[in-house]
Amino acid sequence: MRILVAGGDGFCGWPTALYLSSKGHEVAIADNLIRREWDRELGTESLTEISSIEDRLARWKELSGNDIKNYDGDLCDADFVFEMMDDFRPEAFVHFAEQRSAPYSMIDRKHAVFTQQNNVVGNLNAMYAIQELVPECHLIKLGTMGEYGTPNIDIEEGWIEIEHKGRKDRMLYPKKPGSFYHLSKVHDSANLEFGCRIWGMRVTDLNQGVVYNVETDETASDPVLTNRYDYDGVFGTALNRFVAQAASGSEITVYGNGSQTRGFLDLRDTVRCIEIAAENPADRGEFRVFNQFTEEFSVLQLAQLVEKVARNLDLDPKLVYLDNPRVEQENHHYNAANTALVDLGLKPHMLTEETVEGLLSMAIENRDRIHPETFDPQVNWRTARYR
Ligand code: NAD
Ligand code: USQ
Repeated sequence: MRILVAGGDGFCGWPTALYLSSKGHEVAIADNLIRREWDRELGTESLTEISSIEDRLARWKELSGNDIKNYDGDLCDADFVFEMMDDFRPEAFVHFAEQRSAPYSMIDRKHAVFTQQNNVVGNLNAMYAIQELVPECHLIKLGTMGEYGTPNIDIEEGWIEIEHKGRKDRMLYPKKPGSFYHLSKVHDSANLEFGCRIWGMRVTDLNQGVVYNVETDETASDPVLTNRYDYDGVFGTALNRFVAQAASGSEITVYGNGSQTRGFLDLRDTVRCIEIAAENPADRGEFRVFNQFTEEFSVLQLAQLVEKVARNLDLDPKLVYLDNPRVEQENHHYNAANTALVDLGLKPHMLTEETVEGLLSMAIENRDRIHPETFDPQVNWRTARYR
């Protein structure tokens, strides 16, 4: 299958591109490398040393014999998207290429506006180009479990049957997102569902949970193929961030009482979920939603797991509870459906102490690349800054 992976230089996109290529698909990537610029803006860098995209692709060609074509450009540039889609004519378009950090979107007005423009406009450009040039193409869009927030009812996979005043309908599941980033994903989902209704698009919206781990078989096969690993206060996510904190002797920062519960998955399952979605396309006119996570954990459970494994490695981790810089619920109900991907063949990698130990060893090896000053939460949800 011809698969275009947008965001193919990123944490999820790079391993996905290699995995799909290793499975015999004809793969291309699109990326404007803006994620590397955000590192410079924030004074941080990937914990792992990552090669340039040119070196990555050249080494993959040497090792696998497979070409991955590179489209270097911005999804918000309409001409770029149109020309790329016309040139590659994908059968599946995997869309990872968005600004994905909740704290980044909450820095100030400028970052909120940028996030929503980048994400919503890029997605709309992709929708229009697909519809005009390759209407059979299956758009596989990365959404997020955070679109739902933490409602006091069970979370379904995208849709819910509602009975109101004696009448029933199947509606998009109500959304209660927790940042301007998460809101951008809600806007994308609404635009995509509309595209399915008016044009008969094929769309799978993957509401992904927080991803942990760093390498897949392919990225681990050569140092030049190494994947990125974010740990800082803006882009670092719960488990991976706690690992870097423990490895560098910094405090493991639990926000609030740590009872916030989320869905999580191993990066090795992310790449497999994309393959499953591509091999089982949505029907024409179908807006299909899968909840892409394998296990639920509270933040405190993850912090305590990292603390325990770090002690076994003779580290001396310290867990601290910080005033929560975010506005989010604690001690809430959380029970989300996630059977669709398993029904289609996903065999999840469950979180084990071995996985955490592997991450800790990697983080210890790269300890000199950690900038501990970037661990502190610098963005507060309660402050609205115009500039
Ligand atoms: P990432 O920031 O590592 O990768 C995103 C890539 O997209 C980057 O390489 C960036 O340069 C590129 N990009 C961003 N805007 C672009 C644009 N306008 N044009 C071209 N390229 C652009 O993020 P990630 O962690 O790989 O996440 C990928 C997707 O998965 C995101 O949409 C994110 O919302 C979603 N997701 C991620 C997680 C997670 O835990 N990492 C969890 C749930 C959902
Ligand atoms: N948290 C801490 N301590 C920290 C960092 C985070 O307690 O040092 C808490 C947060 O308050 C939050 C939870 O951990 O309750 C998760 O935060 P996170 O930074 O790991 O993840 P989040 O901001 O939700 O975003 C990440 C990705 C995003 C993706 C989302 C999936 O950056 O792209 O959409 O996970 S989900 O959470 O399901 O929406």
